[in-house]
Amino acid sequence: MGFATLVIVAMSFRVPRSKRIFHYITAAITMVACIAYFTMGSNLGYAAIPVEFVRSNPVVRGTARSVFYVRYIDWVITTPLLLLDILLTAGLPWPSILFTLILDEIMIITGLVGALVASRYKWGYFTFAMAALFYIAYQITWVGRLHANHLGPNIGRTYIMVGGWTIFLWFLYPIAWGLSEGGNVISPDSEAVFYGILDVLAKVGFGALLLWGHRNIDPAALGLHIRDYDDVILPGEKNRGVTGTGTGTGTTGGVTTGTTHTGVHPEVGTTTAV
Ligand code: RET
Repeated sequence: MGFATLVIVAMSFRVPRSKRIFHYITAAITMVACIAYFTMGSNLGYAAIPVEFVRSNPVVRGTARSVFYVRYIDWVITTPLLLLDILLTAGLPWPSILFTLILDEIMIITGLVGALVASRYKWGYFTFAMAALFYIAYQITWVGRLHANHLGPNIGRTYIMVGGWTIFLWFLYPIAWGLSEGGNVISPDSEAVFYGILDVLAKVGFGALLLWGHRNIDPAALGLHIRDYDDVILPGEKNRGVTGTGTGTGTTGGVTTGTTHTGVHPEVGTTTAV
């Protein structure tokens, strides 16, 4: 995870600052995971929780189980960032993105509470988490796909790739949970392997697909108009070093212009004549 972070940050230096949003989000994901795995690899970040099902199998024998809560601290930060990567690629309206991220937080936190609860009430929390996962799946497979396809074939193709990969992997997490924190069927070591493989595929594998797909996509094509210092036009100043594109009419420096130029007006925030 640490190596992936360094590679992604190095890759970000190859593109202008205004085009680094997906590099930065993805590097943040692997950076957080690096610290979470440092913790789990050091056999830290767990608590002994009484089990609902006492098993006779020696690998899970006993009345308590190690629950690695640090995993959920990782996910509560990284899963919204993964969704941000996906839903920004689709150009989804920001309120829809916000609501999906909130449901994602509900999914992870109810999953954590369910893992820490000893009684059969844990399955109540599991149910809340599953309901949230279905909503997220609907946003990715249906709403996001419509938006992405509308933005063009290249964006549509990248979206299908990262969205499809994510939905497939994310539905394997509740299976791992049901076998470990939930049902106490597999040992904490097997649980670490199960979640570990999923995390590498869902973070590093995902990041590789995403950044590959974005190599030819300008964030501006997704509605992400990000300015660098040399693009800014101060009101009342002459147009200097503008890099945005587009046509329209508007006012600059109090003078209404009717001609077509290119640029991004800093006040209006939309493409307008300058
Ligand atoms: C839990 C608990 C029970 C129900 C559900 C869950 C879903 C978890 C998911 C986690 C995804 C994690 C990722 C990590 C980063 O790499 C919390 C296990 C539905 C979908 C992608």
